[in-house]
Amino acid sequence: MLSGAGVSAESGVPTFRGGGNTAVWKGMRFDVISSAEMVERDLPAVWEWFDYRRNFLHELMPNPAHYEIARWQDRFAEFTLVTQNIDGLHQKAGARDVIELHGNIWRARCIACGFTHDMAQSKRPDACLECGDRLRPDVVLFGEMLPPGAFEFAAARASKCELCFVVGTSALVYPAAGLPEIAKAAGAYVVEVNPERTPLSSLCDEVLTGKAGEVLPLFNNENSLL
Ligand code: BV8
Repeated sequence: MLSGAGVSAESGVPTFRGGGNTAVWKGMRFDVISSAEMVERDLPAVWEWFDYRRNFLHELMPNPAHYEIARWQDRFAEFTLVTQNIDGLHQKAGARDVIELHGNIWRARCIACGFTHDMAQSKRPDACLECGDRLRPDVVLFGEMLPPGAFEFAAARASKCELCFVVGTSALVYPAAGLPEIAKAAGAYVVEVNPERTPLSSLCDEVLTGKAGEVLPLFNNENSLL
């Protein structure tokens, strides 16, 4: 399964609508404020944006989509959950071994030594507690490579899965959006769950038009299709 912001929409997490080119912060486009180049140019501004989102996310809880997805890991011989979301709500709903392609908003990483600091329980340290250098959000920003091995592992699983679910993503940001294409090319049955069509819809064997929090729980009963 590949999930995107749409899975967290019913938890109150705003979606990005259209991947990168919408103004989200102080008139700045998403793929500008969330870019490697902005970390170079104005790290305090980047932290202001992520601090705002972290405080916003703090109160939010998983929704029925997250809980149903967490149940699937015990339902299939092999279940791989790959997310573009940095909100940690899949894990909060009980999902294990979540592949976070774009990192996690609850972690800060040292720009120099790479040491990561957990901010779920504590406030953001002013500097790296290991080497004293500057910290940055431990997320993948536009123009940055994904965490080493994360995409390769996800692609390997996608290339040998029998069933691929694509839930709540506009499928505009790469390389994440390439994963369902890999699954399809390898012969998987691809199902999309989204209230709207996406560039992936035509590739899918089945499109379930609706909200993830309403559609996915339909699979949670004895006589469900799965
Ligand atoms: C990289 C963390 C190598 C930060 C994020 C190939 C072609 C074109 C461009 C590129 C390409 N390869 C690389 C690029 C550049 C770029 C890219 O893809 N740009 C886009 C804008 C075209 N990619 C990168 O930069 C990636 N790195 O390629 O490195 C490299 C390095 C140097 C130079 C070249 C290559 C890194 C991308 C990761 C960026 N970080 N997030 C942060 O959060 O601030 S991306 C972020 O945006 C999310 O993680 C997610 O990936 C994306 C948002 O998309 P969605 O999650 O799908 O959300 P969206 O709002 O768009 O859509 C929501 C959907 O849900 C909608 O369809 C809606 O209908 C639906 N929905 C709504 N409600 C519900 C619902 N569905 C179900 N239920 C509901 N209730």
